[in-house]
Amino acid sequence: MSSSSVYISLVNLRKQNKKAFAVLIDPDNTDTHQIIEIAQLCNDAKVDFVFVGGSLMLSNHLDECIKTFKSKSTIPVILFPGSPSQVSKEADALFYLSLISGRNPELLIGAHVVSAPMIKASGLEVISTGYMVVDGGKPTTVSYMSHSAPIPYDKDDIAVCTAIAGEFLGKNVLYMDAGSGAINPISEMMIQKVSSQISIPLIVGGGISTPEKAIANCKAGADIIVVGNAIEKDNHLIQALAEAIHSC
Ligand code: 1GP
Repeated sequence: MSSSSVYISLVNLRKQNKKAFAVLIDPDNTDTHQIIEIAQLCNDAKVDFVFVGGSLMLSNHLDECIKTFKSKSTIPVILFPGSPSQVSKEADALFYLSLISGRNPELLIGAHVVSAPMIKASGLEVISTGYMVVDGGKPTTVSYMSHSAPIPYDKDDIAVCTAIAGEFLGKNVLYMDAGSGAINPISEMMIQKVSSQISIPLIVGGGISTPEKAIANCKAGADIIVVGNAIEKDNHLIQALAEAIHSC
């Protein structure tokens, strides 16, 4: 089990019933100038975490993107990799994602075996993460690339059983994701049912675009709310989302 600082801060959130806000930066969609602007907005809004990653990562500036952000902010940066190549020792930690909602062995263990030596050599804090993709109303890159169907939007029981299994398998955290730009973010009912059955931190993202939805998700039991797409469209949402989440 991970015992380093970022993981401990995630566990403490749940213990203390505090809610956190993570801004997702996709290096493919963000240039240096935008990263500097986002860093300033995140500092001002007291954002708790920044996640960095993308489903594809067509650009080649992951290291530079994180370095630029960290030159302007002390907010912890956690890698949220869409593929095993998305590793940068510039980050503070890495979500070591196992796609437990899928049935593709490559994304449950295969890619991990290939990337493990590189990740160990990086010295990054590794956070074992049960990654659950839930149908958000449109096909996602992760579902296409992984040849795995998402959990249907209204099948709360499947989500609960998957989450319990993830905790039993020793995952440090669970990440429920409706996919970037989801039409339907994960329902509060599903979040509530999952959260009530697990004791590890619960991260929720995908299609969240309003402070109201962020608050509803926190009240349902999410510990960390992740927003990427909506902030790419209007980065001034950072302040409103942070205030909403921190008021819960
Ligand atoms: C996607 O959970 C993240 O993997 C965030 O989703 O970009 O829709 O906010 P959005």
